[in-house]
Amino acid sequence: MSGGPDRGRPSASGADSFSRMWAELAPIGRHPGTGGYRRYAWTGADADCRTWFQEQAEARGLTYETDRNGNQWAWLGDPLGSDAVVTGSHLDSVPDGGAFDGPLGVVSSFAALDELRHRGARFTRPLAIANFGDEEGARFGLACVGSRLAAGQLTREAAHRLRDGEGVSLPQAMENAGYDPDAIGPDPERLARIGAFVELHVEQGRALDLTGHPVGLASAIWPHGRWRYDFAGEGNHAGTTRLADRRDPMLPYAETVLAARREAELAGAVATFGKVAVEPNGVNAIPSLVRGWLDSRAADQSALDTVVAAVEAAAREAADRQGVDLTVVRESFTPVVEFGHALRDELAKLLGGELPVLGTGAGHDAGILSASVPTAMLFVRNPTGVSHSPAEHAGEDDCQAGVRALADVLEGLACR
Ligand code: HGY
Ligand code: MN
Ligand code: MN
Repeated sequence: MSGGPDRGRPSASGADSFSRMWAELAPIGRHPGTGGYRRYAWTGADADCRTWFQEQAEARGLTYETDRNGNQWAWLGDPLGSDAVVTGSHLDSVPDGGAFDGPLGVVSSFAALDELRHRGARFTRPLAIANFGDEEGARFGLACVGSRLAAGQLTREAAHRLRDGEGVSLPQAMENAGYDPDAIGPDPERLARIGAFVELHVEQGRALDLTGHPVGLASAIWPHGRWRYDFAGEGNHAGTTRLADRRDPMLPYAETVLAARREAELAGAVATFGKVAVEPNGVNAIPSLVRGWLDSRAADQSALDTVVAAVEAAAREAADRQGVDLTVVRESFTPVVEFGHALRDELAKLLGGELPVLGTGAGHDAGILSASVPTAMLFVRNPTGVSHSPAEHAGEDDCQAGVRALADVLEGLACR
């Protein structure tokens, strides 16, 4: 790409455009009762977020495209050029998620580009802003579907087997949303054209708040996974079935929830049963099936393995005692990610060198892509640390500091 100034449309400063975009995006997929977001993959809210992304791209004269996996890309410069600098994140949410997890990275990316144009930056590498689809896995249970498919970490066949809680398959959902599920699959050519991927994300924890810095760098992502526990018992009448005659799956499930907490504490890890489905889910019926999902994470793989094995052993012992059958299925897993020091240190230098460097237990598309592309993450301070909740929040000043930091990084990488 020539070193000439970017002849894109004149833009407001990053600060002004951030506030405007933030206000535009805020109402999409927000539940009026809880204030949380319900932007699940291939739903109407997801489509509205995608439309918003395309509008931002086209309003800036960027080349807009969706890749074979439904990820969105907004290009400044040649989309087929090499050594591109890519930034972005995701727009989907967990059930009743917060406003910042994902969208902060996407909005900040457009705002950082506006800031660079405002500065009259001269781009010498292709630049892209990306929205990776289905990062949270809220609907189909697997995290980072869009980036995993692109990176060849999820096969088309395995993706086609994914079902949501109503039994709708991922292919059906994609087709209903106007995408071709048979086109999905690895995209090595696209990833080979990327020289660096930088994801800005709200911190999901309070480490930055404790350092007093508004922005930090990621060192690593803990190994983490999701396991589905199916406790199958015998449905029966809650009022007439003697206790001695019951095969109640709720009992081993309850013991397993407590075992998860106990084993996590022992191993210095975390373990959560945050989602449960009961059949037939009647007040006056002993369940026939209790399905619970375990999310567990630890700073190292051996601690995670210890917790996961101990929880399953406790679950099997409790299920046997109650005459209940148990099936355990690992639905999602991400090994530890150590972000490469070269790009991380380059970002630190571009940002004055004094930034905190912190690990996280939260998964990200950057973690998935780090196996294929030089990748780094910027975190923006979250004063309460709360995330995956409507209460998630980052202060306006810190968000603006994130935009400036991202603009400085993109300028250093793409405007040499
Ligand atoms: O679950 C996670 O760690 C991420 O928010 N997807
Ligand atoms: Mn999340
Ligand atoms: Mn996220």
